[in-house]
Amino acid sequence: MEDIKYFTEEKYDNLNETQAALMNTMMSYSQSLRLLNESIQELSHRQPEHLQSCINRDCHTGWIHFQNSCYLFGNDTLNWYEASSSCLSHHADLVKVETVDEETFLKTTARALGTHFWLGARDEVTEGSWVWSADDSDLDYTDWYPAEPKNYLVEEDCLELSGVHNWQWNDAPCKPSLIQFICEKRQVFPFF
Ligand SMILES: [Ca+2]
Ligand SMILES: [Ca+2]
Repeated sequence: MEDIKYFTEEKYDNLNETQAALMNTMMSYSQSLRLLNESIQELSHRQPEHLQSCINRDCHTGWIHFQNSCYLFGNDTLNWYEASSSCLSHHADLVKVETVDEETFLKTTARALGTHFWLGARDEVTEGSWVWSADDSDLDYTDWYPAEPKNYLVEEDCLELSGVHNWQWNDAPCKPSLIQFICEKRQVFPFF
């Protein structure tokens, strides 16, 4: 009889210990759930940055992310047509510059990597009528160096970002000029 009483008390103690351990585990889960909810709240407030960091990972190696595009600053020196083909082979276009923010980003990056870079516009079809090759649209935003474009001496039908023009735009001969270039690949938002 004494044995049975001892056995029962021991089992009861074990049960109490198990119950206490379960309570601890529940409290731990409850704490984790609270922290998880706080993280979700914080992420929902920081959604733009969160999205940007996701998009950033989508640029291929060697390409630089800015706003909604990936950019490649080509190291090869090519004429405008070869540069355009090189971008197309990467499923991109020579860069179309649309805003002062984009231009500032391009200048800042180009300055560290070279002196002359092809951009994606020409006035080859009609002199003075500049068109972006990416979508055949006219130029809205422009950043011409003073007195440019001037089609000086020879036909200057292609657009360059030029370190010797204060990192502004110059019209240059499309073919004899062998310079670096900037490709732009617009990103597709995965979440919209
Ligand atoms: Ca652009
Ligand atoms: Ca010029």
